[in-house]
Amino acid sequence: MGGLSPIFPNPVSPNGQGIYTTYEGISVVAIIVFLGVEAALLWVVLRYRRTVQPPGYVPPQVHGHTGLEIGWTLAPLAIVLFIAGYSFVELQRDFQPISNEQMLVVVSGHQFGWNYDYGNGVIVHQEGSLNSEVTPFVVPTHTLVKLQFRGTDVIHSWWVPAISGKTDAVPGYDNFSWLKIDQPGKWRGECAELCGVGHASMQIIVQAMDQSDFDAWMAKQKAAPK
Ligand SMILES: [Cu+2]
Repeated sequence: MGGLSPIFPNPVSPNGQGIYTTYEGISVVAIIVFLGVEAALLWVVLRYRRTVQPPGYVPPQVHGHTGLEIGWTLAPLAIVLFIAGYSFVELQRDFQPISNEQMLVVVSGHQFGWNYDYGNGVIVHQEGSLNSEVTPFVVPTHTLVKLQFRGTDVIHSWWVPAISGKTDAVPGYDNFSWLKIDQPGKWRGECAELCGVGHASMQIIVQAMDQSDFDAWMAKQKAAPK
């Protein structure tokens, strides 16, 4: 399956990789800031603790420092704006409707499962289940697949962490994402929007197959009684 990674599954699609890298880029800076703040706090607490000061000691009473006030307002603002811009660029890359796709699949969420319409009469019904693995959504490897999301009843959210970010499947409104997987395998996901009592059963399994295996699979789907 997706592999046991301590944080997130190893990304297998470029957009999953982009999200992973964005997450790491922000987290590493956040961890450095956190450690710096904690270290400074610890230093102040130990260095200026009451027991090492003379009795009745009152620290210097400083009121306002315009430079500092402006500095510590602007610095966090700059950091937050940078994170917003950085994430926004990544989101644009992952969720804009692409036009150079090699394949289009319409993914629609319902209570409680997913349908994958390949546009050639073949529809994979991935009905939700709590007990067993659901029917996989099969894609060919090395193929840029455009995903068009819809909801048929309430809002669902398609999320396979190794492949892409959460994409809402909304009634009456189409959302887009895409995937491109270069290795055969299976990856798991879940509906990520609470959508009713069967929400937990809405597993997602994406299976990538090499083109020849995919063609054989597709031929079998076409031949299957509807
Ligand atoms: Cu759902």
